[in-house]
Amino acid sequence: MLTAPTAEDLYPSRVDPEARMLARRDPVVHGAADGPLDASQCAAFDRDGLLVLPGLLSPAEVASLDARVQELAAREAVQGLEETIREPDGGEVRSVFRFHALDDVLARLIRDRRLVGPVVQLLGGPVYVHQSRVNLKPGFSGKDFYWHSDFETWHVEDGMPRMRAVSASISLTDNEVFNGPLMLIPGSHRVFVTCIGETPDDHYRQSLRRQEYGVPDQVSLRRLADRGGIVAPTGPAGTVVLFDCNTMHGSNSNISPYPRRNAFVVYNSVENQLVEPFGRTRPRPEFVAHRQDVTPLVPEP
Ligand code: 6CS
Ligand code: FE
Repeated sequence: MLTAPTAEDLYPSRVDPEARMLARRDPVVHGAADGPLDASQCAAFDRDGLLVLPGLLSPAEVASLDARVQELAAREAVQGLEETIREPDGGEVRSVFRFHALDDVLARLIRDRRLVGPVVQLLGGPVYVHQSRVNLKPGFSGKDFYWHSDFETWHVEDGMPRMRAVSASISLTDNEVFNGPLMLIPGSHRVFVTCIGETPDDHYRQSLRRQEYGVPDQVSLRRLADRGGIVAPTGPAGTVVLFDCNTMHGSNSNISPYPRRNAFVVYNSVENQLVEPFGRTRPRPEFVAHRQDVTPLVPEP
């Protein structure tokens, strides 16, 4: 079932004793497919590695999705699932993975053509869901997500061969400067920052609560931020941020009284399916990285 890693590892990480900044070896916008984004939006995504789409979902839609997410996270049957990740101190629910398989209303979201359309356009062809998750980040106690490139983890721990995936972050509550919004470094997607340290088996059990391996070094982070700055798109619920799989991002903890909930859907090109992990570890389970369920999405209204 598993394909061996391709002969050449284009993005070796967690092998060298020192961090390096390697040039990206894949396009950002793949091909010139038609789609809902105009030329300036495609150019902005190519340049920054991210694109903000305000008001993509209506307030009524967001309200019903958000209610579903809260209901899902509180559902007794969901509490014991491995899809449910708790905050590092063990208390509240931090994330629920694979939400599209756990709730039929949320399942429709991942096929919504307002999301799939732009992603297919950017990735130059059909896509499937590599990962879905909701992050709850409760008021007062929601913990941070340290800086990382998702691709680094997906390459080393999941065997994603190339940079040809896009994440959609769908805000379900208002994103304010004070409730731990997503922060991104524009332009960082063009550099692959290699990380230090060998990955322990079943690292995901720890990393999904607080990451230890696959963490970029401070010198590289400073360099990327000096060049590109840091953006933290704020705005009302219903805003969607599309970002490249290698864009450096993270978020602060939330000590405000207000929660910050969002849904993440990671779309991967069907031509970029997973092989054996490049870090030679045991593949992570299906709920964090789909290998079996890779049916191309048919966009729906
Ligand atoms: O390990 C992962 O796949 C997940 N971890 C983080 C911090 N972001 C991306 C992804 O959801
Ligand atoms: Fe991430």
